[in-house]
Amino acid sequence: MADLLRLLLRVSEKAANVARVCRQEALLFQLLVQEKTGEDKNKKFVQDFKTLADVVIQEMIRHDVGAQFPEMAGFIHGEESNKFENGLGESVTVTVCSTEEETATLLATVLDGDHTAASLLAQAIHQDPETIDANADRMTIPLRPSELGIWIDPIDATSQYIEGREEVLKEGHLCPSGLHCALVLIGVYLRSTGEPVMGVINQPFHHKDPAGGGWRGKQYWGVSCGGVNVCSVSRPGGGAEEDRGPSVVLSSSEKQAVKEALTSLCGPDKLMYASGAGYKILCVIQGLAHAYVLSEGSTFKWDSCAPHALLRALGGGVVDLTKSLQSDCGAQGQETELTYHQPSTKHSGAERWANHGGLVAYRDISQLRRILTSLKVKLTVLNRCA
Ligand code: 2IP
Ligand code: CA
Ligand code: CA
Repeated sequence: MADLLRLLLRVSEKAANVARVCRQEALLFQLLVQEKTGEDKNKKFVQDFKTLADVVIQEMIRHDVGAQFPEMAGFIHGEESNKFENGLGESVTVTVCSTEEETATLLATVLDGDHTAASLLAQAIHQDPETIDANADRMTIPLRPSELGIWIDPIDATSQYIEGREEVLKEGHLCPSGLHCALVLIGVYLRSTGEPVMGVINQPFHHKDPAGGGWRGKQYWGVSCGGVNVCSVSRPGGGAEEDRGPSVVLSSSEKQAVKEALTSLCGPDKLMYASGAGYKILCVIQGLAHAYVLSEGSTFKWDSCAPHALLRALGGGVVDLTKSLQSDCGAQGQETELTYHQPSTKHSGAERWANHGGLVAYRDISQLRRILTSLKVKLTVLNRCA
């Protein structure tokens, strides 16, 4: 199934092009940042252009994957629905057509007749992307399309994408907010067990082309199944784990009790904050933090599936925090790992797919154990291990 990986890399690159074009083309950018106030609010253009960018990206991925792998067509899910209501209250189903012209015509109806904006978007959707990672070609992946499902977050950290603050990234440093936190996430899971087996993360705004050609992106990918564990990000070099506390990245809206519990484990300088659920897991993948702890159910299957696959390929994972705190010390691992195939029966709508128990993303199981042990003691939740 190396051809699925290649396809996901290609389609994630097209998604990144759509995300970039929406910021780079003045006309689309204007729609993206348009403040809708008063009278204007319901009259003109789309109800929310940023939602359109998301919907377009998701549908494009669904279209391209379904076309090459028809067995997967009914199992490609994402954050967005393809029903879109334009500023005139008309409901339009956004689909990617077989030609650029047809797609442009359809998008123009969503964009209240703005043909120029529609053509720019259609062009990015139908363009063949530049080269992809050649290393992805040389693999044999023991998976069949009929056993797989997909979770897509077309743009994670939308607020950072819209705000658009440009940061210059420094190698080896976590940069808490800015355009680079916006990611395209495509995760593949096994329908039978819900295990994440393949993931592609595209960071459309990784660096600026020094020759003035605009933003350039970066791709990260991983495969973890049937004894194959390959990741485009390398494992950390040897050497003993530090004796001092682990470093942990959190959402700035994390609960005070959790921040305090982790401060006493890590020390204040090892607690970091960053935007974007996907970006925080990417920081763990890159070794910029030992773990990402989230105590609330504010992420969804489409946020965690792709980066989870990369972490597994590196020997780490993403566990359900609540379940992990309830389980015995030795039971951390397989049975508490997040899965992606079953909705919660206690919830409806998008909430069915939330990671309700919170999560811990980690690369090294010994760091996971330290964090969980400390949280159990400090939060005195089912304190059976202490
Ligand atoms: C969001 C986004 C937010 C994150 C939230 C996600 O997804 O990643 O940044 O909150 O959990 O659901 P935080 O940054 O506080 O971790 P989206 O941007 O796709 O809505
Ligand atoms: Ca998201
Ligand atoms: Ca999103």
